[in-house]
Amino acid sequence: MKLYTFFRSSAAYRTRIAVNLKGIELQNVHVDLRGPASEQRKSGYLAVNPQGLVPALVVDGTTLAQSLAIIEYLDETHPEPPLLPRSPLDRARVRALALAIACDIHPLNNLRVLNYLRSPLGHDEDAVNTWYRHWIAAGFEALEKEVSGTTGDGRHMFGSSVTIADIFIVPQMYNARRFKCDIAPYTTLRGICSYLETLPAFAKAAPEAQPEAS
Ligand SMILES: N[C@@H](CCC(=O)N[C@@H](CS)C(=O)NCC(=O)O)C(=O)O
Repeated sequence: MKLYTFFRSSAAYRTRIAVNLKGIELQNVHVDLRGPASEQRKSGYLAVNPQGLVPALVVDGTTLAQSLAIIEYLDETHPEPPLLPRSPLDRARVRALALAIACDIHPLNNLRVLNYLRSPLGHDEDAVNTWYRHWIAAGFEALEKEVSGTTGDGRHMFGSSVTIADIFIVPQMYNARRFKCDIAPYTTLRGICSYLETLPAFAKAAPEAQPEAS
């Protein structure tokens, strides 16, 4: 399998965590999202993933896009350790936590959205950062409330073992810190991330741990 990844991409970071948790060996292919390279928009990468986003996982010549689909595929093909609880109700609750990040926070703050605010819309860096921080605050405020009722031990988003929800919160918290968002109010989320970041599968997936980070 080949994983198309970029060290700073939080969606790729999610996928790297899942790959590490499962102990899967694969080939990483670096896609440089930074301008002027913007390799995600070039024909070579668009031939792999027409969505022009990372990550993409190529399995026997078939491309899987979308980190949640990739992670669920890996979970189904490598069942240990399971990344979703057993009961349908709990599985839906964990997916809802992950999707609150994947659908309601991350897309608003993605690179192409921030770039569009800059040009052609003409917003300066202060306005772009205000936008970014607003959507983090809106999303984290809701998650903080929700997770205080779903965490089992203050170390996991749901229950007391690693699930997909944990895989999604850590990269989003990383980005919140990177964009200097005020994360002080989210004590439960911060406690969960501080613990998870110490786990080898999470630490090895961190942006600064990637060989191309420099
Ligand atoms: N919903 C997608 C999001 C993928 C995504 O937006 N990836 C970002 C990096 S985190 C990207 O490739 N951005 C390139 C761009 O905005 O041009 C997923 O979960 O895989």
